[in-house]
Amino acid sequence: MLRTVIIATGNPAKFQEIKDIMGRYGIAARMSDIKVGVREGTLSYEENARLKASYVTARLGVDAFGEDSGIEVPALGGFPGIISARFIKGTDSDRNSALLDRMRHLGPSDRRAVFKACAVITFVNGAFVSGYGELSGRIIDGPAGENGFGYDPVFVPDGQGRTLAQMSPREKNDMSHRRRAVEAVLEKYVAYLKDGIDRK
Ligand code: ITT
Repeated sequence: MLRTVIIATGNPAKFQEIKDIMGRYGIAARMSDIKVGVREGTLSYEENARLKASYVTARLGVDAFGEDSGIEVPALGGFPGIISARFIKGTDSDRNSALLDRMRHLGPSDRRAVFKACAVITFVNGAFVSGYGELSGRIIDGPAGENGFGYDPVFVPDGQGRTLAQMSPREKNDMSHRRRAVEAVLEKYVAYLKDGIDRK
């Protein structure tokens, strides 16, 4: 493995996906031992991802990775978006029900949705790199599937006949917003490291 990166997340399912994706690039991922004590804002995914990563970098003095993501329904003005994890208290299943409730009156063409993710790696010297990814699809009428987490049971990606929760972790990681964001940030991370090595 080229390097170990500390992942600033409190979500074990998200961590596992990031670890699997990073493994494909020869980078080892380790979940942060400290609780990421940041208050997420409502401005941008990148800002929140950077807050999470820089918290760990500041506390532990290491490069750290943070990711912020959400699902947006254009027919609901982009809701729940950046507040996807917390627009109501409760479980993932409670939030799925609440989202389906708000979409009950919408016709098929208004059920479009997009998962978005921004990944950031912060460096001890204050620099950072970021990458962005999205996955388009639609919200179905009721949950299906047991895999994944969050909104996976109600989301069918474009060109697919199954929800993300009905897919294997590998199938999801082949197409997900997270995969794209992690790939994009790692490309910049590896270039940044190489640049540092070249200059030595
Ligand atoms: P952190 O500790 O990393 O912040 P979190 O679960 O709170 O973990 P976010 O703040 O980034 O993560 O919130 C992301 C929200 O979007 C959360 O409700 C997820 O369930 C949902 N979400 C993001 N990516 C998803 C995916 O791949 N599948 C299903 N739901 C997803």
